[in-house]
Amino acid sequence: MKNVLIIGATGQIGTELTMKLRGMYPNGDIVAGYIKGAEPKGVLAESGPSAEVDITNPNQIADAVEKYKVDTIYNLAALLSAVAESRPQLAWKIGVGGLYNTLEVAREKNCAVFTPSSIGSFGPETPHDMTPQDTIQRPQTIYGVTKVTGEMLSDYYARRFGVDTRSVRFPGLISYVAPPGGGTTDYAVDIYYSAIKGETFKCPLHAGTFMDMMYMPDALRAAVEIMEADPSRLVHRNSFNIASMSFDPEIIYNKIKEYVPDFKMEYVPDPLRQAIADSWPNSLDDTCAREEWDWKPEYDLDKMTRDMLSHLRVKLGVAEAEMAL
Ligand code: AKB
Repeated sequence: MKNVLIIGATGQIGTELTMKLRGMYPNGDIVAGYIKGAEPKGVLAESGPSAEVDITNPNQIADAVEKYKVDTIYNLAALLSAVAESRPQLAWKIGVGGLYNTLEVAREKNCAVFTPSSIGSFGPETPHDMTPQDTIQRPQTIYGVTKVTGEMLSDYYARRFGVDTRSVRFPGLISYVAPPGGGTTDYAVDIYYSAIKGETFKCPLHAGTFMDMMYMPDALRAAVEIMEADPSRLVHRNSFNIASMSFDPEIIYNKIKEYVPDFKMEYVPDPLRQAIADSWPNSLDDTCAREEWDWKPEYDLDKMTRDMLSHLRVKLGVAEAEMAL
């Protein structure tokens, strides 16, 4: 990787991935691709090039690839699971139409492509505990349908045209930098904000709803390491199960309470998010990622919680004495 285009660079993952890649490849062009209305700001705008790249517009992708001699594309454009249910046609247009546009440019201009899949690519018939790498994928959400289609289309472009496509199935991602938006796992980010602000957290999912989650530094490392992996070791491509922790609302709440003893939570279920979460796995088996490219997470729930709380305290300007970290 030297010259990289990040499509969706101002989103939850893109904001941090762009900065990480700029730090790792100071001699390359790491291009922040954005859509109108979501232009890069601050350090993201100042630390490197950016280009308007709407994934539904193949010419904009091709122009940025040409201008910056891009060799690798990170395709991070998507509507997350809950919001996608209210706009399924747009979710397909971005998730599948946008991926097709990206793969076609990659085929013509010889780029590698990373497109994240998700725990949302699984469905109710999938084994829920320690979900295997290769298993039944019959998701019931449009988000999941676009993710399974994306996995298959990416594998097709690798097999048929030799495009170097690679991917991981992200769990819910937790970060203090850019907020997620419209996902089923967003509660696991929101709960930290409530704890720091001294608010009672209204949890949209029932106790006992387990899902895989991951701290953003591990997710970013996975996105880089899979693209740098030795291709001769890869049996799989699109897409690898990766995992670091699985918890339900009670477990994360009690963990935060260890550091914010007065923190309160109440359950205010959201039927849509609950139905989606119930159809997803409780935990993934990431043996293949560990064996094929040495994947290993660094953060567990306790380490992530301490880091999240101390960064959010600074971000939200809450005095240190008010918290027992
Ligand atoms: C969502 O909740 O939609 C995403 C995901 C697990 O892919 N965070």
